[in-house]
Amino acid sequence: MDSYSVRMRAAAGGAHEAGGRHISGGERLIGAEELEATVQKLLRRALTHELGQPDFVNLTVEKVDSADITQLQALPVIQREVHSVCEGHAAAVELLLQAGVALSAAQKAVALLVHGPAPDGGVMRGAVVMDADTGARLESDPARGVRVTQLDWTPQALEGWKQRVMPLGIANERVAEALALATKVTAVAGTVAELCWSDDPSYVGGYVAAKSIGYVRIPQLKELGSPLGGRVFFVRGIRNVQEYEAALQAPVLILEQTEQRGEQA
Ligand code: WAQ
Ligand code: MG
Repeated sequence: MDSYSVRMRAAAGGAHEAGGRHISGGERLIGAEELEATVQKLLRRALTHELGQPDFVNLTVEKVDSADITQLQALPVIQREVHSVCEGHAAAVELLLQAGVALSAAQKAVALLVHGPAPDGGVMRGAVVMDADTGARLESDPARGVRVTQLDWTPQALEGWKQRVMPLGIANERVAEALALATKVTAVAGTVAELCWSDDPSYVGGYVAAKSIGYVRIPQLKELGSPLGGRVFFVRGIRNVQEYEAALQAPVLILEQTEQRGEQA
């Protein structure tokens, strides 16, 4: 059976490659029967984003051989309580250390996302790749960053996951997408941990994820109204960054976690 990868990216003030400002993006991996509805949904996301009206939207549809798809079990979700942005940043650094990232690299990554990781101080449409020991930036395109593509939940797994986490109040598309991405990224060889917070002005939360600690949600990592955010993938022992970035594009479907170990209300 064939699957389809659908990717969307939207920008204002011109296309991304012409210096436009990134507004929103999305990646899906679905069956043929969901194709039209998915394209429509991603287009709507692009046109109604809180960061503004895009004047450039790129939608790409590609067939994927289902035999090439890897299946992964979603990371467990853990909630960390914090009461301020400052506490949020401290929690993020502490969790990154716990996952094996060097203190200086963890602190550098937090500062990068605070100030805007792009060379002009704005947001990137992809992620920073950072050496977990030295804090050196490795991504092949530091203005764009690397985007993780070709990933999704199976429809059944998403339904099951939503039912299960309903009591935690996180059974929504944003958390589901972030959890799928973190599960994929932390499963790629060379990844030590991931740090993320949203660039959407109305969403101040984010997470630290690693295979060893799971997906740890941190409810406050920036002030309300800030349009800055991003993602940092910490790596160690990769042969070259092109190979690592290619592995982030391999097709992955997320299955529900079978054990509930580690999950907290
Ligand atoms: N690949 C790489 N980087 C990405 C991707 C991707 N597919 N999608 C987004 N990014 C980067 C990009 O730099 C964005 O500016 C940044 O991440 C933030 O993206 O548990 O909403 O879609 O409460 O705004 C996490 C917390 C929410 C969820 C993350 O990110 C929770 C979020 P956004
Ligand atoms: Mg966003």
